[in-house]
Amino acid sequence: MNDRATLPSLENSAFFMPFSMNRHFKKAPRLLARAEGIYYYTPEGRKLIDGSSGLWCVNAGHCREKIVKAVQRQVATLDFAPTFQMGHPLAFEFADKVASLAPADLKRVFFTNSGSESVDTALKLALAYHRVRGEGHRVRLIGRERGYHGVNFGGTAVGGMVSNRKIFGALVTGVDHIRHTHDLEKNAFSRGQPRHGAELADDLERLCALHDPSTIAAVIVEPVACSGGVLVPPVGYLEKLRAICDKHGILLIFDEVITAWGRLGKTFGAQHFNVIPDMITTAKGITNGTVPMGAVLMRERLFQAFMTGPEKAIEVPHGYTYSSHPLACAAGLAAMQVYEEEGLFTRAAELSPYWEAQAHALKGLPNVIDIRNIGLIAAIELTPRKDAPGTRALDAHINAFERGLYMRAAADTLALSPPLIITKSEIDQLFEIVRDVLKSTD
Ligand code: PXG
Repeated sequence: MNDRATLPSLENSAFFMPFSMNRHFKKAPRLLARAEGIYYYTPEGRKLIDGSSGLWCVNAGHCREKIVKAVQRQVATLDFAPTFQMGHPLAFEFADKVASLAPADLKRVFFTNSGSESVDTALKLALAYHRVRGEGHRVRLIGRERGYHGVNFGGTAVGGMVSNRKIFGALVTGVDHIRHTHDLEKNAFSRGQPRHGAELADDLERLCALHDPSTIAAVIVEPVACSGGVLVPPVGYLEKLRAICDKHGILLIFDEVITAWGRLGKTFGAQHFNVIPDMITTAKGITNGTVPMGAVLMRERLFQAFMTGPEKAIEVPHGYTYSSHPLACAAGLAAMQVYEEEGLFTRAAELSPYWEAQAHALKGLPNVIDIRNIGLIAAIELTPRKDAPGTRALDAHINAFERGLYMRAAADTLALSPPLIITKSEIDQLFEIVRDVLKSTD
C-alpha cells in the first residue's frame, strides 16, 4: 500500500479536474484508490463511508461482483458495436428492461452516455416532436431557478444555478425559468415534502402569459433539485406543474438523473410522487455508475409522432457513437438484476424513516439552519460565513474526509445520499461523523 509520503505531488499535474478547485485540491489532494460496498479506501488504506454514492450514482454499492463480472465478460466478447443502422442484442434487451420498469407509457428509450447528454437529447426531442406535428412555433424551453441539468449547452441554459451559467455567455436562446421552491422561512426542518409552496408552480402561468403558451415546447425540472441544495418539492407542486403543462400543450420533462433507480424508494421519482411526465432523463444509477450511460424515456405518443415518414428515412438525426455501448448495456442489465434480487428500492423506502430521524437529530448543532430529506437523501444547510459563502461547507467536506466520511457539499449545503445497501448501524456511524464534523467546523 502506498503511503502519502511516497505519492508524487500533483501540483503540476496535467489533469484539469472537472467542477473542482484545481489549485486548492492539488496542494492537498483527497484521493480514492479502491472501493467496496459502501466504503472507499484511500491510497494509504484509510477507510471512508461513501456518503454520496460516488456522485449520486453507485446505488447498489461499489464493485458489485455481478456487475464487475458482466462487464468483464462483455469487454472480452463484444467490446464495441455501432447502433447507427446496425445493432447488438443487448441494446434491445436493455431498452426493454428499462421500459418494463418505467411508469405509465414511458416505454420508449433513447440511450446516451451521461445525464448531460440525456438532457440535451430530451430538449432536442421536445422541439422536434412539436415540429413534426406541425407545431414548430413551440421553440421555448423553460427550466427552474436553482435547477441543475448537466453541462451541455441546452442543459446549462435551462439550468438555474447562476454560478454554473454566468461565465458561458448567452447559451441558448428562447429559454426562461420559473421560480425555485426553497423557502426557509416557511419550510425549514420539514420532514419529507414541505407543506408550503404548491402555488409556486403557478409561476409557469406567468411565463405562459408573458411568452404566449403556444411558443413553449417543454418545461424541465428535477422532481427533487439535488445539486441545487436538495430542494424537495412542496406537497401538490409537481401535480400543479403537470396540470398547467397539460392545459397549454407543453411537454413536461422530469430530470431524474439522480432521483431514479431507488434513490426515493421507487424505480423513478415519478412513481414516488405519482406524477407522470412526458419524458424522463436518467443516467448514473442506470449502470450503478460502473460504465457511463444515460437514457431518455418518452411516452408512446412522442415516439409514434416520429414514426411517420418514409421507412427508408432516418426518423430523428440524433445519437452518439457510444449510445447503447455494449459495456454499458451489460453493466445496466447486471445492475438491474442486483437491484431486483436484493430488493434495493424497497429497502431504500423502508430505511427512509430511520434515515429521516437520524438526519433531523442533527437539529441544534452549530450553524445548522435547515435539514431536508426524502428517500435516502438528506441535506444540512449551514449559515454561510460572512463574505465567504460556500467555505463553511467546503471545510466540513474536508473535515469529514479526515474523519472517515465522503460527502458532497453544494454551496453551504451538505448533501448525503449513501448506497441503498447501507445498514442502520452504518447510518448511525455516518451521522456520528457528521455530528463531529458540525461540532468542529466553525
Ligand atoms: N441532470 C441532473 C438532475 C443531474 O443531477 C446531470 C443532469 C448531468 O449528468 P452528468 O452525467 O452529465 O454529470 C446531473 C448530474 C452533485 C453532483 O454532487 C450532481 C451531478 C453531477 C455531479 C455532482 O450535486 N448531477
